[in-house]
Amino acid sequence: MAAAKGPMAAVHAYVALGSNLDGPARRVRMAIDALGRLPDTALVAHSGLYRTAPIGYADQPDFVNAVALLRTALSPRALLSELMILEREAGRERGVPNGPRTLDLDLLLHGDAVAADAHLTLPHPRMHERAFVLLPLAEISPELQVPGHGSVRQLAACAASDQFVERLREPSLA
Ligand code: PH2
Ligand code: MG
Ligand code: MG
Repeated sequence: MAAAKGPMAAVHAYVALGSNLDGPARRVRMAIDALGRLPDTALVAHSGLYRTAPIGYADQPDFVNAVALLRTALSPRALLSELMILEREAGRERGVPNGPRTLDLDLLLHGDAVAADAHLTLPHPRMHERAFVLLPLAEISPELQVPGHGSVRQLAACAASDQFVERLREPSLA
């Protein structure tokens, strides 16, 4: 971890992990470990793994999802590039939007950064309505506020009523 001073000061960043191809649970576990090895970054906490029904494009296998909390001195853009490298290393191919993938790593929050450009939107624009993000997130940070939407605990309770999300007992699923 780099010294947390001045412009390099470390912040908390939340990353959503998802996979529904080629051994999703193993891929998500390996990706959590890989997040802890990123430069100038420490893995602070992570949720358990969840089996979740696909949202957005239904004709694909269930996902395995999780959320990780990092402490990082990387900027939002630098962290995003590291996430894209990990996706590529997992054999991610860009096909159908919202379609099946070996690994998806979405930056949810990076300190109190706000961004809206072609590459990155912060906070993540759909995190407040997705049970596959909110339930894992509620495990590690229930009191976290999603700017403009309320606490993770409240949002998770609403989203859970109409989306299938089941916590996996570990270690299970290959
Ligand atoms: N990711 C998507 C679209 N739909 N559904 C679930 N259950 N889990 C995901 O990670 C997911 C999704 C786009 O990235
Ligand atoms: Mg995604
Ligand atoms: Mg993504």
